[in-house]
Amino acid sequence: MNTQDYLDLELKYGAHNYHPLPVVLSRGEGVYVWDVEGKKYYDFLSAYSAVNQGHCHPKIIKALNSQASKLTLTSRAFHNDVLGPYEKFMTNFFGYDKVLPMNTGVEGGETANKLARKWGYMRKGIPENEAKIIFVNGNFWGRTLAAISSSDDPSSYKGFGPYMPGYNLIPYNDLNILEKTLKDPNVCAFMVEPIQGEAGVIVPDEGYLKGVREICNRYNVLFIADEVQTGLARTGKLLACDHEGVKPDILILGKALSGGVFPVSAVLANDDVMLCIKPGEHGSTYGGNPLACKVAIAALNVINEENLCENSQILGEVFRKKLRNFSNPLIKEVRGKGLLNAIEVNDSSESKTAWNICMKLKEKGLLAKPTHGNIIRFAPPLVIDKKHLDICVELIKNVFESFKK
Ligand code: IF1
Repeated sequence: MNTQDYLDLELKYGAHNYHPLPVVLSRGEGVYVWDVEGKKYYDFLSAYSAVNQGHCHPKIIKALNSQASKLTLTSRAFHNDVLGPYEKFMTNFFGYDKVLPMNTGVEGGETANKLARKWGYMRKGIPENEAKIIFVNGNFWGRTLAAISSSDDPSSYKGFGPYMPGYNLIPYNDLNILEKTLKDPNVCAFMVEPIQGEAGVIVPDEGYLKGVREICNRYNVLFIADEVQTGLARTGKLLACDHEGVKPDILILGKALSGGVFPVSAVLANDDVMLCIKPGEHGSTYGGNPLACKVAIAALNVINEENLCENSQILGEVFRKKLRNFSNPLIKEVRGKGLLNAIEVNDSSESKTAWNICMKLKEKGLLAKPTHGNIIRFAPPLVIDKKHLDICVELIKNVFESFKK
């Protein structure tokens, strides 16, 4: 079968809930993926930062394989010999009292919202069913009805109402409005991405996260950091919050927590928050399963063993500097932190320029995809080295040159 055969199968038998680039991948290794015709590509999306450790990292696959033939799932009806050691590992790794293991990033977000509301009623004295959670314009934390209820992007929420009550939106990167909003005694939490991924790699002003931390302290509001995309070395630190030395009350992790091998997410918090949820009040069939736990331990160890934070930090600087030297009128802005970067294309968002650039990049052997019209995200696996980054910069430069008006 060739590429078109696979596309035809998906068209006929699959839901049409995506519009992927017309490429059919069959193999991944490190920074590379291959399509069914055997063509090799640099992966500059990394499955939206789930493959920070590189495709099919041998140490993560080894952990998967060895546990897979032992015990994959017990459910939480019983204990097993992996969960406790994993919980100890995770809480030490990130510096929290406890972890609540889930599977997908959005389940992590839902868990964080339930924890915050429960804390609001039990610890802050908010009247029952009056708790509010504040989000920011441009946020994205998944596709569930709760997640889209906090969205201001019609393509996320339109046609799926009615929406979750108790969610309010304020502008991103605006501490004055945040302070005014958190004065409301019924606000239990403020949930925010340290850098907005889906919105187009929007980096807030230096000091924003510090300000969020201070204002949440001042008004006894939980600071929830959604690090599903920005976490785990992607922005050059273990967590994007680490750039400003702030510690959220609730930390949400996902994606690269498993190195792209298995859906694994986690919510971390200290006891005063985490113990608000009592036995039987939350969970999931696969949450914290032995296979996921072993994979996650291996995925986190790779981050340290291969200095992915440092590599992301250093090569991110190199990448942005080189892109900014393109001096191509088609480039409106280059922005990002670590190896989470984007080029905003200098054209209308209705134009297909960004899409056409990505199609040309694909032809030349690099996979990237536009987000929100005319923004192209560039996020390679963090294992990329300078030699290959330079090759990719040249490739990107030549493609942009070919589109110069
Ligand atoms: C898709 C977007 C990125 C996330 C943040 C939570 C979640 C995500 C900051 C939920 C998920 C994914 C979803 C995926 C594509 C990708 C995405 F384009 F959709 F918006 F990365 F920007 N918080 N993002 O980015 O995690 O439940 O998906 O495990 O829906 O196609 P999830």
